[in-house]
Amino acid sequence: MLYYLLYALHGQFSFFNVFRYITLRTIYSTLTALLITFLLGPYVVRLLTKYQIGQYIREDGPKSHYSKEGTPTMGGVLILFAIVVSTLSWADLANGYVWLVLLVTLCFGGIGFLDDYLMLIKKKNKGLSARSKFVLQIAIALVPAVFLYLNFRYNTRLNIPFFKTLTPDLYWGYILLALFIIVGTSNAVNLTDGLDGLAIGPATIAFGTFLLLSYLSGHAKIASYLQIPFVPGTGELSVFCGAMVGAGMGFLWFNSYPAQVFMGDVGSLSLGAALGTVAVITKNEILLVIVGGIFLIEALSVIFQVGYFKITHGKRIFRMAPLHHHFELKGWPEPKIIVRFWIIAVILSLISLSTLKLR
Ligand code: 57M
Repeated sequence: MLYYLLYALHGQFSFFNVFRYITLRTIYSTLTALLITFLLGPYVVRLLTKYQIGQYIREDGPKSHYSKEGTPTMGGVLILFAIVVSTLSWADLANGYVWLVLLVTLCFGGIGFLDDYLMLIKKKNKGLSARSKFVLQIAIALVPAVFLYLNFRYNTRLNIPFFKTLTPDLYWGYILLALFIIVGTSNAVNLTDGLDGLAIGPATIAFGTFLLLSYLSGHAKIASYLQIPFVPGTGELSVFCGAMVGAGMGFLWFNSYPAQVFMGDVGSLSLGAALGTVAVITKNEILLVIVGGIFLIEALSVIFQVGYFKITHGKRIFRMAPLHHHFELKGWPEPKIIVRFWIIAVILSLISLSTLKLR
């Protein structure tokens, strides 16, 4: 909305022309979300503490987590508020992709909210059943998947990094792929969210990477130069990704070790779904494997651990899954695990950006 108000003034003052540019609006969107989380953070933490919206800790987990009992949770509400206000302020609201991503983010946030709320009223670390959570996730993810498939401007070809000329057309199979990516990423981020700042750090880095990728794929000349798919309109998603980066950094201020607040499922499920949806819309379905590599590794550690546990009737690959628990039980201090995961996330982001020039 601010975009419309400020740009409307360009007739009288040519200076206001600058608000036409996505780059400038992305910067302001990042700063707006950062400011909102900074300013409201202390108030939200106080409010969550006052109403005793605190975390219940599993008894079967690493003992170091017992002291975290009662840490305020559902801080994801603050992230969602910041990104919605910031995106609505700075993005071009005539752009359908912006609304699509906001819709998916808020609906997945709704599932997470329900899950967190049920945990609170049941007073244990168990909210919605895995089955109902999954059904709701699929139902919501169907909206962007079908919308994109039916959108005549959108192509259903798969873009494979390093092989720019190999672009198999998936036809209706693209709907299944989009569902898999959106729901899978949402759950992978949720699994990662088990140490202070462990999910929000790599998520912020991933959104920073997609900020750039969205801009590039929405720019006809650059896309053609880099030989990446040109998807008209995706440039505006940079404004959304900027809001995510700002809100992520602002939230990390409070979630960094030792955390004053956890994001809860309302944060982790929505952030993951948003990441998956941006990857699908910008046609970086496969590149997401690298950009969101931390989330993939965490999810795979669970899949392998559970599979091996079943096949061998009780043997384990890791001391505990997801992977961060393995390192905790090996005796690594929590901040060391977190910062090392962030470093890996930066490396993965750089590798993913390097694919733009490699074929
Ligand atoms: C939820 N939630 C955190 C917080 C956060 C299939 C199975 C592997 C599923 C997995 C699971 O349920 N994962 C998803 C993870 C929880 O955090 C809350 O949940 C929100 C995110 N959804 O925002 O509200 C705890 O994580 C810690 N935390 C922090 N700092 C943060 O900033 O310290 C979170 C955020 C918090 C807090 O302690 O309470 C969680 O871990 O519960 N299940 C597991 O991860 C379980 N693993 C397991 O059973 N592994 C088995 C196998 C065979 C799969 C094995 O390896 O033997 C365990 N989780 C825990 N303890 N905590 C096991 C033991």
